[in-house]
Amino acid sequence: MKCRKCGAKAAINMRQHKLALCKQHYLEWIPTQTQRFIEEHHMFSPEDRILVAVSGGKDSLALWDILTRLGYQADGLYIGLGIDSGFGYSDKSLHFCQKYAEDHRLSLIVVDVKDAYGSTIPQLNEKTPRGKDKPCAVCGLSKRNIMNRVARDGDYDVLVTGHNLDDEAAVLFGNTLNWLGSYLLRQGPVLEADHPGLVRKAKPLFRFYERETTAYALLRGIEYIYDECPHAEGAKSIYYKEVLNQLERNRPGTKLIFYLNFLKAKEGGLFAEQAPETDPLNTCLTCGQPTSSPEQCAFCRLVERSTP
Ligand code: Q46
Ligand code: ZN
Ligand code: ZN
Repeated sequence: MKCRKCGAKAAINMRQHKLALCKQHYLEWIPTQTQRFIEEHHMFSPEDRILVAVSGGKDSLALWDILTRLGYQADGLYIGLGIDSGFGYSDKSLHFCQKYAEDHRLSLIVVDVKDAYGSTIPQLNEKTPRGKDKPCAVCGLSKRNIMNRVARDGDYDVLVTGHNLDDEAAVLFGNTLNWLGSYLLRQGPVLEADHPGLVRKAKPLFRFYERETTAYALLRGIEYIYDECPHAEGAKSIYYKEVLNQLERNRPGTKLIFYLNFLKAKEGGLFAEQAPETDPLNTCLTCGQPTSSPEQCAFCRLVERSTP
């Protein structure tokens, strides 16, 4: 297989795009495409201050790399979840974020959940009625609250995450199986800040397959944590990804068409009528972030419950 641009040996063949590229042209293609998606979806502009949520994994570090190469001002945010699981998952992931930041002279904000709130994510989870289950619900709730707070307090214009097409298609698949109208309405590459205290969110890698972001990180020589979070095993999202991969194997491009046609349908107003009326949001008395609860948001209640 040869590179379409220069005829050299291809480093990657993307069947869904009918495009093969050598290392050099692939490393140019990914940022150029990302810039196109940023502009097409009005994600942010060069004057904006961007906060990139980094986990130490390939996608978020690749995103930080691409944005800084494109000339954007992007700081990193790492949230220390306190997940050890016998191999120091959180410590390892922090190491890769710090190494990337140091090597590229970028600033990294670190919020350690235990230092900031007195308990790790697994400890916060133990205090919930479903404390024996995986900590993913507590983890997601905590990350959303912390990411938004740090972005708001730091006056960032936008918070970006490294979600790729496989992630987005899996979420879409789950939302569609259950016809979750309000979730479908809110899913997309950009989430507007529609309430005071909320920061705009964007996913610049949403159109790249996971194998494309992995190839970018590897070819660029980015060092990242190979291990998944130990709690990811058995998650529904992984099962949905496997199902979509099966469809993709037989018909390359299925995931992309599924997701892009969803965006088109949404623009056309397809899900608007299915979304139930939502109550106006209140402001949490503790952290000042939007919440549907009358006084304290779910995260602040969780932290309070865990404080001795
Ligand atoms: S939610 Fe669950 Fe992830 Fe948190 S506990 Fe790990 S697997 S990191 S995206
Ligand atoms: Zn080439
Ligand atoms: Zn709160």
